[in-house]
Amino acid sequence: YFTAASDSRVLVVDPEAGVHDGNWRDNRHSDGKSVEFITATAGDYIWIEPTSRREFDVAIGARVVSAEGRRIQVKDDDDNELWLTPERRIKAMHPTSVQGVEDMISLGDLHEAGILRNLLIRYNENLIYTYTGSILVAVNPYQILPIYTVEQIKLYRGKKIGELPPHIFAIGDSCYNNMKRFRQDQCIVISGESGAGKTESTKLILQYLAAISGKHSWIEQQILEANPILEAFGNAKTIRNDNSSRFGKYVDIHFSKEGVIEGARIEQYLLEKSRLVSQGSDERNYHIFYCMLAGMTREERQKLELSDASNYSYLTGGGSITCDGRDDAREFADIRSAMKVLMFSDSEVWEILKLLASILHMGNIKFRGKVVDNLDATEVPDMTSLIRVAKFLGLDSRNLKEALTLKTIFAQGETVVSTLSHRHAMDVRDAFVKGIYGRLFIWIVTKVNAAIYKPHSQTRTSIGILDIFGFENFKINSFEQFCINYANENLQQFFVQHIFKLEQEEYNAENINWQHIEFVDNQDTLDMIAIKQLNIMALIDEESKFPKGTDHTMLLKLHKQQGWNKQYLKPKSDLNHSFGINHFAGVVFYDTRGFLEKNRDTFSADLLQLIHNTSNKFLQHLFIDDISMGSETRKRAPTLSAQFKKSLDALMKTLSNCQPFFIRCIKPNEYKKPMLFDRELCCRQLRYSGMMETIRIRRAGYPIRHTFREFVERYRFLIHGCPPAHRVDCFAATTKICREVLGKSDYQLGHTKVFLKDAHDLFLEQERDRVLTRKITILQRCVRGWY
Ligand code: AD9
Ligand code: MG
Repeated sequence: YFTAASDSRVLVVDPEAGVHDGNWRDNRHSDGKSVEFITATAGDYIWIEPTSRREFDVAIGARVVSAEGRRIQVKDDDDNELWLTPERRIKAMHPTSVQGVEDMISLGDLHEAGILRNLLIRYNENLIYTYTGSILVAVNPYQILPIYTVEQIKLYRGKKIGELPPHIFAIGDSCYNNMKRFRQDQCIVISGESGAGKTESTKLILQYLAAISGKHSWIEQQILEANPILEAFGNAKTIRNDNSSRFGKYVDIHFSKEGVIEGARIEQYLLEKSRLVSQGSDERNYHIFYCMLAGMTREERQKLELSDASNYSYLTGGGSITCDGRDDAREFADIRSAMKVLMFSDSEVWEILKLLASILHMGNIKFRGKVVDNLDATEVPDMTSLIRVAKFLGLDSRNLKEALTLKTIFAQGETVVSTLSHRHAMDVRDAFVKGIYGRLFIWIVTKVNAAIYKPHSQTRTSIGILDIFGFENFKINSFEQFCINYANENLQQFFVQHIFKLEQEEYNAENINWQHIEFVDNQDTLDMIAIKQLNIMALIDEESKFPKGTDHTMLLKLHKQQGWNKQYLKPKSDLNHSFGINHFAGVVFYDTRGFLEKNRDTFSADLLQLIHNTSNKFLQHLFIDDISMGSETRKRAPTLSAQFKKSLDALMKTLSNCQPFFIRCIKPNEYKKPMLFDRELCCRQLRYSGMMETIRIRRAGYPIRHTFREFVERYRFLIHGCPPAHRVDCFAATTKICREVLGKSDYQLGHTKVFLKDAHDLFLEQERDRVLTRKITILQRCVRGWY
């Protein structure tokens, strides 16, 4: 009856049934050789192993259509029709994978391919939310689904997780209930790559919390309105996301004892400043610039001497000034009204607009290189833009020009002035712009907090929501990726520890012996990056403080101090400017060029001197810390990585005092399109999300768990005379079944559940099939005939 065979596999087609029935068995033949064979009836499901060894290829599910000769015809999950020959490795699909499950922990095929397929088939039915134990996986639908209505909010109110279909509201609700019940702070960690839906998820949770806990008061509106402001100044169109957050944030919502929202606090992390002065192809600068140009009154534009966005070189670097689906003028109206709600005064708004206008004019200053006394120097041929900048920043235009084209050095009591090259002058200008905007952004967050943060009562509890950049691994990775991935290493460790703790708790509650279950965490990598002596961060910082330090000397130090480390990778060639780190989500190489500059994040002393004396009080206020520091302290001021590490440490401390929830957002395709699921892309994200760890930890112990009742219901046929579950003592019956069928192997009986290994599940299912179906008899005849 077989149609096809190879060394270890026999493909069996039952001619009477037409064709096919996809049960797969792993049998030991008498010669010890493993025999996998398959029978299939049209309509059954199998896994097809990938033929290539590409990194993100995993098995794909397929439905058997027909068979002919030595081949079977299938239709795979990507809707491709294929003919499989015996060389192809195939496996049976567990029944749970065929239909899909709401909680992937219950998948019989608890592996990458199983998870991927489960997400896919649910996604195809617009079921974008799925649990993996306590984690919520959210696949970006790229379309408005009717699942966030007031009715839905009411529906999820007060329900337990699992009672209703998976939903982000269920997470919000659990969080809220836990907080009220146990009076413990909660946090929700949302992660995923750019465009995966973190920010949208954050907003949905906030909306849910505001709806269920509030009295529709002013403070809730203020908290919700903080978002348009932060997005205007911190989000931009990128190729990955039309509304990409270029900063991380932690929003902490504070509740009274009665569970009413009292206030909130927002913490921001690491705004991307390079975007201010240059944008990648098809990308934009921060939304606010385009919004203000489109939305200001004519009079305001005239006062600020501004024209159309296409006239500003800081806005046109990416070649795109519009963003599909965004109405910049309307957004500007929303931003303004949000600013009113958050108590920005009219004069503050005007001061902000003035700074933004200065930045735009600054970008239009043209420099021309020249040579003076054999030295590179720079002139400003057209002073129009520069004069505008000076006017709005309250500076003298001649002084400003000098600060942009000359450099003053104080050495041994003397002042030496030197000329700057063309390139250098541009860098000084760009650093100025980044310095202004970076401080403005922090000022805005502080201003928002001043409105929403209320001095707290003793009995206050909170829910924090973390919307932070996921793990990144691009073709070229720089200092920013290094910081981002360091943050992700921290979050990953937090995650794994939490998951492991949950597992332990379940084992303890069931009185299961779990001592032998081990897991590997990423402590070694974290130690190497930021904890142990001579760690990478410390080395980078040391080199940043060292006046003669360059990216190259830094790299040599890293190689020397960390070259022995297993988590550290040296590139093959010495000409290569990079070093590699073995992250939990894979190896990333970092190009060190520009590292020190970015880390020092300094700012021309000449410009600071100007700001010291400016008549623009708002500008001066932004730089107050820098001015009060004095030049010597400034040199010792914390670098960017040191600041980032400090705020991250504080975040981790906050998180560790909370009961955490995790949301993993997945971006289904690179085209921002609905109903398109790119398996390879999703597979990569699953790995980077660290979600496979949950599964690894679970598999290291006893991945399969049944309540005694479920177990008896399903497997009572395996022993003689076992009545249905409702008529027996289920614990006794489970014990009997296990003893007779599984013998002395490593399973455990807890208080309410039986804990099994994967192999037990397979064996039990096989036995169940054997008892329950006749097909298997035909099958065994086939196999015997063949050998
Ligand atoms: V980034 O790292 O900030 O670049 P995010 O924040 O992960 O990224 P974002 O939440 O901005 O992504 O989502 C990107 C886009 O996907 C949104 O602008 C929406 O158009 C779309 N999206 C995301 N989630 C949903 C959703 N639940 N329903 C509908 C969604 N559309
Ligand atoms: Mg975002």
